[in-house]
Amino acid sequence: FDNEKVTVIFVLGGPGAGKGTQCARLVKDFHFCHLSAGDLLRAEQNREGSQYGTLIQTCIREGTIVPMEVTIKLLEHAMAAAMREGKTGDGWSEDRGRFLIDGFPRKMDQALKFDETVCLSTLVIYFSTTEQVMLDRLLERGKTSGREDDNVESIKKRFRTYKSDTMPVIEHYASLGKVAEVNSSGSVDSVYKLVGDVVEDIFSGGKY
Ligand code: UP5
Ligand code: MG
Repeated sequence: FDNEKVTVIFVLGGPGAGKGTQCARLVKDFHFCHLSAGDLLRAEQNREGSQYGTLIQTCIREGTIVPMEVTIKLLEHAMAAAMREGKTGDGWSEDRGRFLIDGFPRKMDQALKFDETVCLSTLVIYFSTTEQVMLDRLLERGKTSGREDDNVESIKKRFRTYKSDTMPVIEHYASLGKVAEVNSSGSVDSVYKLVGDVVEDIFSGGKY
């Protein structure tokens, strides 16, 4: 994708930090196309005839990372479809696609590959909070979510992978000056105030 035509914002943060919740709010105010890598993987897992179903299911339950080829292909297809259907970017200019890519890249190899083969990201929004907050939220959600990874054993493994594989990605983008850290411990509304300002700032120059 041509960086003149698309703006990509990565949304990172630990399991249950609030990525999906805040992205849903940002979509309403800023007309992004929101793509959650986890949601795309879960949809692929359930797609009839998918050759990756079992692989994805195992990775998600074990809190490990699905091989990047699978995830990047799903993201690229979803971005292309959104561009084709004109589902993005009606907020500021007609011809720019604005994407919030949620829960990706979670590992350095994915980050480098995406930058190289898909497009460069403009910004990384990093939702930070404590493991206790994340655990409480996920266990609460687990009562009704039906997500196979919302149980204590899987959550512990997700925390481990997050620390070993995803924190280095955040540090990498921080060293490039691309990370906006947002404390996501507060209420949904108070976190949204913080993140809304960050996005407002990015767009106020008219460049993205
Ligand atoms: N909630 C949210 N904000 C709140 C607030 N401020 N106050 C109180 N409650 C709040 O929120 C989680 C829960 O908390 C919800 O019930 C919400 O109402 C409440 P949510 O917004 O869903 O948090 P989010 O950060 O999106 O949590 P999620 O569980 O989706 O994060 P993960 O990063 O663990 O999950 P994801 O779907 O991204 O990935 C799942 C798995 O897929 C990974 O473990 C991995 O195995 C695989 N994967 C890959 O292999 N590669 C990828 O690139 C991506 C995923
Ligand atoms: Mg999510």
